[in-house]
Formats: sequence, structure tokens, C-alpha cells
Amino acid sequence: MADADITSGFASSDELTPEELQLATRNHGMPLEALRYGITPIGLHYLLIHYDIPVVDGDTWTLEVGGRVERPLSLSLVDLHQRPQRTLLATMECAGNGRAGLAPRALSQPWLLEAVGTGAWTGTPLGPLLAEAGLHRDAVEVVFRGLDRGIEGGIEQEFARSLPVEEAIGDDVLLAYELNGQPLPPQHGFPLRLLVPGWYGMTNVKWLTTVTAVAEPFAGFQQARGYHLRRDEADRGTPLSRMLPRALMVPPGIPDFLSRRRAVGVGPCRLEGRAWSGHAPISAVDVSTDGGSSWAPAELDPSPPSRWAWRGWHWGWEASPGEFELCCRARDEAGNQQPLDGVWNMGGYGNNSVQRVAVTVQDTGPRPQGRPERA
Ligand SMILES: Nc1nc2c(c(=O)[nH]1)N[C@H]1C(S)=C(S)[C@@H](COP(=O)(O)O)O[C@H]1N2
Ligand SMILES: [Mo]
Repeated sequence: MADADITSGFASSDELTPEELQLATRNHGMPLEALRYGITPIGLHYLLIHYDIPVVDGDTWTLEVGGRVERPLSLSLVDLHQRPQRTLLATMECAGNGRAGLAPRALSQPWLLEAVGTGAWTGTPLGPLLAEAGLHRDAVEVVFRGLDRGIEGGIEQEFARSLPVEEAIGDDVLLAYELNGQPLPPQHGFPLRLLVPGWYGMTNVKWLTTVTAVAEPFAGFQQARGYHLRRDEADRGTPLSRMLPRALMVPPGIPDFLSRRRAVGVGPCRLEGRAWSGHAPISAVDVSTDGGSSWAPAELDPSPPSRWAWRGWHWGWEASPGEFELCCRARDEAGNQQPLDGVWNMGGYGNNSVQRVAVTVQDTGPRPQGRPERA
């Protein structure tokens, strides 16, 4: 078994291990055809749960705000609902999205590309709440702790992450109690989760129980050891924070049941998808039909209603018979662009290399989507 480190080793072959399969069935991705929805329906949004989903009684649960503050607060769910309310559309992606595309594969949740979703998150802004508690001058970080417990890297822990004070008091940081107009479902953090738009998924602590201002950087496992880009064991690494740009497409045509290889009919074919970046708004999406040798600019939809929501794009492809490898890549206004190949790291994080969809275009291809059978 694993040494006491963040990785429990690497897969030695392409075949999934039983442990990866166990994680993959608990933590599902968003089926890529659901990129068609601007707001991901609950149940299609991806899930990542390190330990077990806690059962929480919303009537007796409280949030404790304390640590380096003047006036510790204890807030019920009713108290939180009575505070100013805000709804934010935000795209969330797991930092491990794309992990299975790196070799050797870090043994963890074996994401392909589907660890993403966009929610309408409703809650109360964190900044004013921290102001009310009165942060001490020596507070440098705020620690967010969930109710879920487990063992990782040999260490028993609750899932907990921290943010620098200046990030925690940011305008768009919410304590969210609703998703898509419904109370948070158990799997998404009922009764309350943190929402830090633009940051990778692990930042958004679910089943929140304490918010603690601290005078020293938080050294908890998920903060100090997990979620770092590390070249090797000796490398302390760089912490993951904001989401790198990524574009994904709805795989066109129809899939083969087992391989999911796509079959597309000859003629016009609309390629469409969504793109996002936690660093800056999306500025361009390019499409390739030859595996990334040549690129054409896709058309971007109007800017999304929220800076933090993905942006739609589409491109008209004139599909002729043959074998194709479709790719898409996003660029953001800060000049970040998706690479053709991912950069390997110990934990398999931040692999935003371009999506590749193998397609066979055939004469007797499928009917265009949604068109009724001719009588
Ligand atoms: N308490 C708690 N919060 C958590 C997690 C967890 O396991 N426990 N997983 C994190 C990770 S790694 C991700 S990617 C997101 C996933 O959020 P979702 O399942 O609502 O999509 O939640 C984050 N918040
Ligand atoms: Mo994650």
C-alpha cells in the first residue's frame, strides 16, 4: 500500500485498477452531451467526494465562524437565509480533470474530461459575514472545514481547505445553500458549501461546518500536501488555484455502444461546445478536424450572463467521408491557451490538453439530431 504521501502510487497499465473503478462509480462525470445546457441540470453535474456523503439535519446544523475574529458567530440555516442573497452562475471543474490522459496515471479518480458542470448557486456573500465577525489584524487565511471525515496519506482528517484573507473576502465568494433553485442536494454539500468562482473544484468545500480565521498559513493535508503540481517526490510543488482554460465539444453524431466512437453523416455538421477559464474571460476557441495540425476559429456565443460561467461556441463542419480526429482549444484574455499535450505531474492535476474525438464520416450516416423520421 501507499507510503504516507499524497499519491497512492501509479497505474502500471492502461487497465483501471479495482480501486479506480470504485472511485469512478461513486464520482461520476458530466456526460458531454450535457454541454448543450447552459446550466447543468442537477444529477448531470459532475461529483467528487473524497470520503462519505454525510447525512446532515438542516434544523440542528449550525455554521461556526471563529478563530482570529472579534465576535465569533454561530449561524443556523434560517439565519443564513435571512442574510443578503445572491445567485451566481459558475462553472466548476475538478483539478484532476484529464488525469487519465497522463501516463503513468496517478492512482486516484480516473477522470477523462467530464469533471465539469455549471450551476446556478444561491447563497449569501462571505465577505460581509467575515466583516461582521471582525477579522483580527493578524488573520492571514480563512480555513473552511467540512463534516466529512476520512483517511488520506495515512492521516485522519475532515476535508478542509483555506484561502488567503484577500481571496476569502472577494466579491463573488458565496456561502451557497441552493443549486439551480433547490436546496443543495446531499451530494453537493447540503446544507451549505463554499463557492469560489474561477477556482478548481477542491476549493468549494461542501458540508461546511466551521469557518476559522487563522494567523498562520493552514497546514492541513488538502491544502499543504494535496492539490500541488509536483514533478517528483522531492518537489514541494506549486499549489493549484484557478482553472486553466479548456474548451469541450459535444461529440457529434451517434456513438458506438461499447467504444463510444462517433459516426457522423456526410454533409453539414454543427460542432458545438463550451469553454471556460478561471484566469480571464474566454477570447477564442479554435477547432481542428485533423488532430491539431490545422485550426479554424469557432464562433463564440454572446458573453455568458456571468463572468464565471462557461461560454458557448460553435463551428460549421462540412463532413466528407473518411476518418477524422476533431479537436478544440480555448484561449483566454490573459493569453493562456490549451496545449496539445499535457504536462505530467505526480497527482495528475491541471491537464488541460485539447480534447480529441475520433469520428467516422459515412455516406449512410445518422439523421441530423432531432429530425423526425420521414413517413
Ligand atoms: N467537504 C468536501 N468538500 C469538497 C470535496 C470533498 O470531498 N469534501 N471535494 C472537493 C472536490 S475535489 C471537488 S472537485 C468539488 C466537487 O464538487 P461537486 O461534487 O459538487 O461537483 O467539491 C470539493 N469540495
Ligand atoms: Mo476535485
